[in-house]
Amino acid sequence: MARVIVVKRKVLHFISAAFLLLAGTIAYYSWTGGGIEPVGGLPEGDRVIHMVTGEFESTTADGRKIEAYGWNPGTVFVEKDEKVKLVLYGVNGESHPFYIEGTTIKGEVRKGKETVVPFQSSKEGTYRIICLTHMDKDHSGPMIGYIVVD
Ligand SMILES: [Cu+2]
Repeated sequence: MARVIVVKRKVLHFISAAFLLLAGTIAYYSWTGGGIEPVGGLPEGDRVIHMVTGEFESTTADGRKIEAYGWNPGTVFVEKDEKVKLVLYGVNGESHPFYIEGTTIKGEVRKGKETVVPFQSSKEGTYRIICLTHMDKDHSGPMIGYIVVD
């Protein structure tokens, strides 16, 4: 009889522990929303890479205003043969006509607008996205971004 009580108590402890483990797991997943998906959820279709047009401004010691436009982020990474969509959003600067070196891709990013560029390359390397208005420091540049394919 005493042995049956001990066994029943062990079973009860096991059931309690299993219940607590299950409750803890459910609580964890409801607090974290699952906790295992990357931020933004799993991608559907081509991966989207966002870049914006930005601007740096400063004044030199002799009172001269200087500025430079740039892509932000300035460098993005793409796998070889991966299809991506570059979504280029114009924030600073009215217009940025651009081309991507080594490709036939060209376009323009305008303030307040998104320009979507499909990009895919079977050749590894660094592809520069170059703004034609802001080519060098004398034209508020160089506004050059880097697409690294590897
Ligand atoms: Cu530009």
